[in-house]
Amino acid sequence: MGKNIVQKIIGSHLISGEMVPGQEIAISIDQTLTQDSTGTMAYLQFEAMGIPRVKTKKSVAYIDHNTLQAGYENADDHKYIQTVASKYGVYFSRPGNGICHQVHLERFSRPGWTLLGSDSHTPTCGGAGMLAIGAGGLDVAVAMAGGPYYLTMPKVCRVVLKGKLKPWASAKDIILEVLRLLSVKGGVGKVMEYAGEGVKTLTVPERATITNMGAELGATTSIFPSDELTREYFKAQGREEDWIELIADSDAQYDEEIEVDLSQIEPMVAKPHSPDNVDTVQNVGSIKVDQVAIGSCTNSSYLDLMKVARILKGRTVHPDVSLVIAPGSKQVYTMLAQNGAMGDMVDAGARILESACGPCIGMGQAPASNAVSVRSFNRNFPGRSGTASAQVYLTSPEVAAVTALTGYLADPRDVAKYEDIEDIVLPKEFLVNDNSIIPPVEDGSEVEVVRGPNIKPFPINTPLSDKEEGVALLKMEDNITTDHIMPSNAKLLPYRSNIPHLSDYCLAPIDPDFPARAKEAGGGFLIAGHNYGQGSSREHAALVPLYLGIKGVIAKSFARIHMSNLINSGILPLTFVNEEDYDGIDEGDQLVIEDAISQVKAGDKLIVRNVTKGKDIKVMLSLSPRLKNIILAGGMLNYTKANS
Ligand code: MIC
Ligand code: SF4
Repeated sequence: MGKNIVQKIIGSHLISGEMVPGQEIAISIDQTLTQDSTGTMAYLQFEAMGIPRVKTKKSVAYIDHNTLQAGYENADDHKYIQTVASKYGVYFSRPGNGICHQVHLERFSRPGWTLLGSDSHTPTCGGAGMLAIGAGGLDVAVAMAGGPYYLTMPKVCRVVLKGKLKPWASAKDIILEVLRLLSVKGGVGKVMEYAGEGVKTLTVPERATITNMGAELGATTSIFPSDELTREYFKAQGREEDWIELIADSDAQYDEEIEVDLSQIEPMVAKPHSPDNVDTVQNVGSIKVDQVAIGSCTNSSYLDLMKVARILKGRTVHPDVSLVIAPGSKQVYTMLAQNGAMGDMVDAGARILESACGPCIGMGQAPASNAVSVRSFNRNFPGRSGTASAQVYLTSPEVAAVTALTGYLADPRDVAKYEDIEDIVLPKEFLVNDNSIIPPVEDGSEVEVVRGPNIKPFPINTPLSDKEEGVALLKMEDNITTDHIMPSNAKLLPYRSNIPHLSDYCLAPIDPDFPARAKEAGGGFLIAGHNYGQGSSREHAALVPLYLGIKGVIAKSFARIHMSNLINSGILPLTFVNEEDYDGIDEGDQLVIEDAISQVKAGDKLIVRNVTKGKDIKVMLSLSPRLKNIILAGGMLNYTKANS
């Protein structure tokens, strides 16, 4: 029987398990990436493993999330990451070199290889035929140490792209349409494998926009074939030798299939406050806009920003709109500067930001109170922009650019001329200069790792005890994001290496009193609906609850990366056997798990006693024996120590 692309890559990297959806498998990891806001933890954990040099084919540490350096904190983190990278054999991408996913796609992606990154948008490199997966920092640290990556064998969903996009419809609109069809939990447990004649109409950067935002589907990852267009991209990046062809066999089998007719796609928009709250720009209508932000790992490629520059050329940004643009990488930035496009943007009134995540993670450009912000980004979760009352809409860069000119949400078909952008194609040669990527020294033993005062030790759990008890501290709805659990903004991002400081803000967007209540109670349980922990890979969303004494989360379902982060921290991720039992727990109820150790060992069902209501609740803990042992040991680090 023929194989699909996912089976081909997993098959050639399989270390244990069988490629049967739902079963635990382990795969070898060729490359890793980290960024500064998750990287410090990942390298602290790597150091704790006592391995002298990373064992991957290539590992890269990027500085892209917090480049403002408003105080010493980030500068401390950057110095630590630079020195630790050099010591242990990791390439260091300096601040200003660009957003990790954009730079990795340009300079390091390899079709057919595996990449594990401590950032949920790692699947961006799936646009170049790589199996690129986002994970918590600890999983990435294990991969750097040469360990396999354990995951549940995903189902493979074939997304057949039919036809060709019409003028002004873009790659962003394709993934917004898929999000409209499937929702933010539609991809859980799946890899989205793109196929069909429409694939040939999309360049690698456009494919990368689609695989990037597959993260918003909750998918394990997304991938495109590696074909002649991929070869052209690699050639233009001066690394054709890294290219191989990788396509599905003609008789490949898939677990699921959906079809998207590209010729029917229109300019789309994700309305506040979720990336799947999608409608057409026409249907949403011309709402007044205060801010436009163009950039992020989803839409900051050379092609994207050339189109934006052409739309802006010779025109003026609407007086009521603040327009900011952040090119995705130094390569993009320099090319736009050299060909004059940057001048056209600035001349129209755009403010050019550094090549970094910037406003996408709330680092600057927080909108005004109640403002409407139109962004070419991938997430519009409440408060993520830095302003709780802001209304954030997600669109393509083209829609964002015309909106900046008109001052209201606009469909380019109504207000712009397609001839202005029609001739923009992938360059035959990108400008290649890797002078902001510093290779590690050959002999790391001499390098001194610099640890500033902002770098605090991370919490480690204790083994599971036989009686786990506590209060239901907070009850939450469906689709709680990691931006709720551990918010990130200009005030908090500098403290990613300082869990005690972060603990005062845990779940505060839902209930500002939660941190104080959790501290007073000495910990307890969290109750949640479906898809708990969607969004970011930040393990801080598990480490901070661990620090606050959270013993378990009882939810209707979990997002993939957050569930692994909970297990790695030794926090019980329990799901209701009967969803109606969610209604039977109130905040303040006293919960207890008697004989917790033997219950975890015995099977996949556990009883949680609601002492206050005098009722037993059946919950699931359906984990592989290895994951159960991690829970029993009180987390991955304890487990690794005990088994090494
Ligand atoms: C995000 O987009 O939410 C982030 C910030 O890139 C996170 C990583 C982090 O929280 O540091 C992600 O997507 O994993
Ligand atoms: Fe950075 Fe935003 Fe991409 Fe996250 S989603 S990596 S914050 S640009």
